[in-house]
Amino acid sequence: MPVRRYRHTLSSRAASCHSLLLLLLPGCVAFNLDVSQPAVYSGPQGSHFGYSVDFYSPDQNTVNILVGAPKANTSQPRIVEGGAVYFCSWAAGGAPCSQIPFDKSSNRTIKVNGTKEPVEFKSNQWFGATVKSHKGKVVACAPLYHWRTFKLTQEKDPVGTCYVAVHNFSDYAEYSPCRSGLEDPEGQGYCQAGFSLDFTQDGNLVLGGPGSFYWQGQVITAGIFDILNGYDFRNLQRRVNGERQTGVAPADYDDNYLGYSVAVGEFTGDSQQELVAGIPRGAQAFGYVAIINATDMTFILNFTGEQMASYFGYTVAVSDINNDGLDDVLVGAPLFMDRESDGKLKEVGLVYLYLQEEEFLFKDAQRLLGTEVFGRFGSAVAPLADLNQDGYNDIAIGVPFGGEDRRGKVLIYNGHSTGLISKPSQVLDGLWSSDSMPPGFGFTLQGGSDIDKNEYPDLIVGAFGASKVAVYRARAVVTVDAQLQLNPSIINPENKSCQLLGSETLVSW
Ligand SMILES: [Ca+2]
Ligand SMILES: [Ca+2]
Ligand SMILES: [Ca+2]
Ligand SMILES: [Ca+2]
Repeated sequence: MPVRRYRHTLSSRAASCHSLLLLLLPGCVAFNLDVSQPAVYSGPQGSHFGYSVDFYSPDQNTVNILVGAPKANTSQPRIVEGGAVYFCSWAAGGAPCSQIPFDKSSNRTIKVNGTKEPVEFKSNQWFGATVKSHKGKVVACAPLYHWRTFKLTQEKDPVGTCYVAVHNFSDYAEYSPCRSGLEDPEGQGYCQAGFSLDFTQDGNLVLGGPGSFYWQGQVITAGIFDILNGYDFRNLQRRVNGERQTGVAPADYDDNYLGYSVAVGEFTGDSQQELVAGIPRGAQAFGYVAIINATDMTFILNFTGEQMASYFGYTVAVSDINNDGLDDVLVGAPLFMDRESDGKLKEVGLVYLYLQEEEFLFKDAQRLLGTEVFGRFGSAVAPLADLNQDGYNDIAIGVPFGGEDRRGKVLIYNGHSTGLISKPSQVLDGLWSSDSMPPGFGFTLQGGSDIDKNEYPDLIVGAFGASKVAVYRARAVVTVDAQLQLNPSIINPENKSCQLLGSETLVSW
């Protein structure tokens, strides 16, 4: 917000005198997120509204907001807390949000031995745990969606499912790639497809299913139009044309959680983007992040964590931080423990930045260490585009359980030619107090879109524990040194040429 410093205080005594001259000297000009007036959106209490967030920009002139509320109730018959995604139009003062009707139906049924049984279980499926948009396309997923399988014995496998919407929410299709013939934990039965989600720049969907193959996990990619083309809701097991999946690995990759997080970037110097996937329990629980060739789904490069159980790869993000035209990789390890001077380990979290020096060659990581014990620094890492318009992209890092009274906070870091400036340029403090549960302010972040069309990119902060979302807008911040100069500079007490307001008394100034 604008800061004004006055070297002198004006006295109202001399208000009618024109001999005072206020000079505004140019101060330092910067761009920043306006913390004084965030736009606040609210969902139903306890719905976890804000667990996922994204911008939605169906055309060049409009930007709106999508908010996942995975414990919301819907109008789906007989479904309890199926979860929902809300559409919120942009308004500086916040606005009401409405549920997007991705799926209006109850559980589908099959006949087993002459009786109708549900073939799927949508209650408590966490629809809206993830949501992403790419231009006019929107995908949202329910990683805890269960299905019965076609076996005679009834099972409930958490395969996960996703819904796609296009044409301004007029066309929908379901996409559940793990509802396949590969059942049970050894197959894709525990896949939890859609646990993580992203789009390539071509608009292809990338999703993580960390539970497939005894929790080895997998990454799956498919084209939105291939999902829509020939879609039939009665066809429960469908292989989409052009779909690609990472496969099963040897048993020592069990419990690795590949696909816990996903992102995309360009690392080979061509125009075919690669996939980036977090594997937080891989490498003997040190965690690693893999760059995956999107054509043949082979792993082509790994970054490995440095501490067991730090959850390296809990989140991944891609941005060109040092403005050399090459994508860089950011990895969050929110459970990283730092050894303090007293020798004790304290869980503070860590974010790593890997600068791509040249195609496919990365520098050693720059490390940004959290400061608050159990704050979960690095739970969310969001590219912000160039917030302060200095030519370098900036990022936001969530500390959802840090801050005063565990209200959560978000730290803004600015990029420069050699990486990130290690001191945050701004801190957003949580807006809501801890009630029955912590608000989780900063658990989800999304930046990089200009919602109010003032040419500066803005930031959405989710606080699912409070079922609220705040949108912070970037704007120019001008620090002004205001200097009061008296004219004439030497006051002659005999020269009473100024009149006091509301009186006829003449004074010298
Ligand atoms: Ca490439
Ligand atoms: Ca770069
Ligand atoms: Ca910048
Ligand atoms: Ca803006």
